Amino acid sequence: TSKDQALVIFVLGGPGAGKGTQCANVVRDYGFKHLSAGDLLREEQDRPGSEFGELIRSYIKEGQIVPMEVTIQLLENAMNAEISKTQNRKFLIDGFPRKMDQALKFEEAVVPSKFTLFLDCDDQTMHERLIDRGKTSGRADDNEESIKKRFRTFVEQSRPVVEHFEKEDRVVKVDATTSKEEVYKRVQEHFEKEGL
Ligand code: UP5
Ligand code: MG
Repeated sequence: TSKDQALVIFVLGGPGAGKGTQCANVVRDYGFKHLSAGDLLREEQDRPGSEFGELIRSYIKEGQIVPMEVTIQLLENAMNAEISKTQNRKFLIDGFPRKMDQALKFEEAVVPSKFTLFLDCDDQTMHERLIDRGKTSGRADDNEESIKKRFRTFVEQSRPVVEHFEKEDRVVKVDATTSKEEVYKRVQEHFEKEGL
């Protein structure tokens, strides 16, 4: 299929590391399509008639990872829709894969990623950002209890994915603790180096 020729970059990092923020910058400057797995799941959750609505709602609130069949299908649909609408085949996949089974399955069944951009941030900084955003985000998981669970899931299930790609030398790591502008400067350096 035409997805075979897609250029995919995974954007990973803990909850609140700044994945969405930096993806918006890259979209503006490099012509990628931004696909946030979390956003796609929240959309599906709210789609009238979705058979997965309740399942997604409870997984997100508990900071658990939705079964990969659901997420991969949503990503594939979104990629196909973008390709047929615009012919654009450059994708930033934000917040996915966050578990080993998803990583292996996606790269085997859809397309291997070019590299993973890992936004490296300490817990305290991420925690402050999420609590702050929670004042206005309306997100069901921006509260003390859900944040704790998201952090635990990240350490136990998502960090191994980053380590797996690191062993294969396919990770670009950026310090995500500084200002949004400073982080983006580092991101840009890597995109330029990769010839994007
Ligand atoms: N901010 C950002 N960068 C900053 C900086 N450098 N300095 C100061 N402030 C900065 O940023 C978070 C906040 O910090 C914002 O207010 C921002 O202005 C500020 P944002 O860019 O939104 O960070 P991001 O990393 O995108 O945080 P997000 O909360 O979206 O990360 P999560 O990984 O927790 O959320 P996601 O939406 O990816 O997933 C949510 C849930 O969906 C998961 O917990 C899981 O239950 C489910 N999910 C799956 O099951 N499977 C998947 O594949 C994906 C998600
Ligand atoms: Mg996000």
